[in-house]
Amino acid sequence: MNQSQRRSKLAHARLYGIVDFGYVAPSDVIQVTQQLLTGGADIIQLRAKDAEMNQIIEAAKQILPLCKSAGIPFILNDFPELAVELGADGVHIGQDDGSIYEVRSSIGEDMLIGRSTHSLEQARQAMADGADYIGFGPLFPTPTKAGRPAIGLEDVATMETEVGQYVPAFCIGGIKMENLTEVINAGAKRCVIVSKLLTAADVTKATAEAKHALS
Ligand code: TZP
Ligand code: MG
Repeated sequence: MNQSQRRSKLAHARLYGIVDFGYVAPSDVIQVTQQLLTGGADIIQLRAKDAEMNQIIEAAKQILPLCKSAGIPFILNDFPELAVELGADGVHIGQDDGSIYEVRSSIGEDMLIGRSTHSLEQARQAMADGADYIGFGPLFPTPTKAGRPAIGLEDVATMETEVGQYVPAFCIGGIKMENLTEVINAGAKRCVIVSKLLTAADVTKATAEAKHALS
């Protein structure tokens, strides 16, 4: 996928799925990725906090060809240099992972950079710094990022107006089918859902339902 294909996929993306090692065993990576893709996830990220580097590389090498044949961008959480080496479509970085400028300098113009933001101010800043997309949250408390305070729904509409209409913004954190309508009514256009897709009895079906609600 070249730069303009990546940007165009991102511009149309509604549902962002994450293969998170907190929920997915290394032996299930291929199956779960395929289920997320079949269900209609528009972007796939590998998030492997505290995993060994060789496990991260192995999982990324399993996910990449699946994303390639589905025409879906593959984003690696952290490790910009590794993302380049592997041929990922982009890298996702948190507030404490250095400046977007530094990451851009090291990975070049072609790859996507996503930035986690936890407030309206951080969302504005990420846009000013040249992020290709942002995550915005956690909206609700979540076991996936325990200890990170929820920011609620009150800034979602302003964030969409000021940032999201220029830089794709994915609301994240504690989102599930039961609150997705509330999140959309608050102004969200795009979402990341992690645990509620990965722990669903039928991952493909849960993904398809969330995608339908966001479409
Ligand atoms: N960043 C903010 S909240 C979050 C991340 C990675 C976790 C989202 O996971 P879940 O399980 O959908 O709440
Ligand atoms: Mg990080």
